[in-house]
Amino acid sequence: MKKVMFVGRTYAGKTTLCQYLMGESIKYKKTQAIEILGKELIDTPGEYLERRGLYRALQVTSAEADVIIFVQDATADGSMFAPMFTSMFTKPVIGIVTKCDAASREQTALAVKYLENAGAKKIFLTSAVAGKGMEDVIQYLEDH
Ligand SMILES: Nc1nc2c(ncn2[C@@H]2O[C@H](COP(=O)(O)OP(=O)(O)O)[C@@H](O)[C@H]2O)c(=O)[nH]1
Ligand SMILES: [Mg+2]
Repeated sequence: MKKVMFVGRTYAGKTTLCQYLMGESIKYKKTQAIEILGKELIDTPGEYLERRGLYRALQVTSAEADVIIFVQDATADGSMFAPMFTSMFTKPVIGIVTKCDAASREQTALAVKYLENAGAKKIFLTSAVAGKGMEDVIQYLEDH
């Protein structure tokens, strides 16, 4: 599996995604996957995205990653991702919409729009709580 870095505002669901991916991979890959996967997931603090002065920290950290994941909470008002925020990075960026279980169809569509505007080339709709959409994410990370 690729080494991934999660970027998103505080409360977006980044840590929950990490926990879910680690749990899933125990099921998918068995034993040793925990340790390996534990080293493959880079969870970043929301402040890195919320404060412009910390963008540089995200860029530096992204050197460690193969894929960057922009995380957008479907239930959140607005987005912290500037248009074409992906251009800050030299790695492929995909988007994950979280909390689809708790969002309306309109909210989810808006979250997709935010991620598209940010420049994410592939977007996954998920709910870690309902366990939805995560297989596709795992598949993508294994294939790319
Ligand atoms: N309803 C719902 N809540 C979620 C989901 N994912 C995360 N949460 C909740 O959102 C809150 C913030 O999640 P967390 O992973 O800590 O966000 P982080 O700050 O981005 O790391 C927690 O209370 C989670 O339980 C989801 O798919 N659905
Ligand atoms: Mg967190």
